[in-house]
Amino acid sequence: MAGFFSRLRQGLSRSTQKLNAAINHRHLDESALEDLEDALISADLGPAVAGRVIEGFRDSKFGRDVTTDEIREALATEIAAVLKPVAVPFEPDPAKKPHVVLMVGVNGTGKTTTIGKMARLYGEQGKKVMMVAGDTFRAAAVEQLQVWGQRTGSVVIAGKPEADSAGLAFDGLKRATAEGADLLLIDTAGRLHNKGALMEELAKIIRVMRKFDETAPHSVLLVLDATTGQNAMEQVRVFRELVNVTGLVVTKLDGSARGGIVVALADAFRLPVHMVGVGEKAEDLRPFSAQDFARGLVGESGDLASRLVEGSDQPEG
Ligand SMILES: Nc1nc2c(ncn2[C@@H]2O[C@H](COP(=O)(O)OP(=O)(O)OP(=O)(O)O)[C@@H](O)[C@H]2O)c(=O)[nH]1
Ligand SMILES: [Mg+2]
Repeated sequence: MAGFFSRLRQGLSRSTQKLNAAINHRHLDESALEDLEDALISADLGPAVAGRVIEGFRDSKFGRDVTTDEIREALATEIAAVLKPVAVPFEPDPAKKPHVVLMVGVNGTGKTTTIGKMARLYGEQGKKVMMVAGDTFRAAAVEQLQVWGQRTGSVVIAGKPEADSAGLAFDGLKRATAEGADLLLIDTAGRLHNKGALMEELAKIIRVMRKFDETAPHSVLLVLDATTGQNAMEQVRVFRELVNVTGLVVTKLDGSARGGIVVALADAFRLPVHMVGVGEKAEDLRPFSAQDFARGLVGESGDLASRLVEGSDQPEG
């Protein structure tokens, strides 16, 4: 889709600017390396990745004169290497009818929107998608999902206000199985009174669904908002205590994202990053590409002429 890469790049620009400030050294001495390390940390890549990158530079380039493009390239390579193992596309298991996805995350990260986007994406691939409006605490949450249902032509299973979300998930699973659905996407509430209540709620949804299919849910996707930066790390820790998170979706990588956090997440948790969101519209969901992301994060060479000479491939856009 036109502009996807440029949107991602723009979304990453906040992190890129932080890096650029440190990339302009011509001579890699100790103070330049320190600048670069600080920049990597302030761009949210985390101290572990920053330390390794700097060690690599110290071994290979210390004391040398380097071009900004050389640093940029080396950085992009390092970052892509961290991201590559986690760039795992989300693929519903065709043997599961339906493949059950439980969507979790703190409020406002983009769970409901991502479910809607997934309904469109997989619907377009010819899969039969159904959704469960499991966030029963707010009427608006149910309506929001119903709008996505209309938009994507998918069935939304919803209950009365304050309905029991575990019961709803059970009914949804039963119906999706009876109707031969390929994918069942279960929305959940992001905010409950406290961590204990949230844990209880999620555990109950899972326990009750397993009375029908003991392998459900087949995926538990944790949705993280890229604009929250370091806080996303804490969210992963907390949610992994609550549920068996199988993968991540990182949203809002447009706007004022702090995309460097994806590198820190990949390095710290090694959880698959299945998809990224770069906007509010149905088509703004993409598989996570390590290369695009690394390239977007370190920025392009400012010099168009050198790009043309190098004949580097043009990113889509
Ligand atoms: N710019 C941008 N906005 C997004 C993206 N994903 C979601 N949003 C917006 O973020 C806001 C919150 O999204 P929701 O999908 O309602 O988030 P949620 O996790 O379901 O929130 P709760 O139901 O309150 O827990 C909405 O205004 C979405 O349109 C994205 O990738 N980019
Ligand atoms: Mg929601």
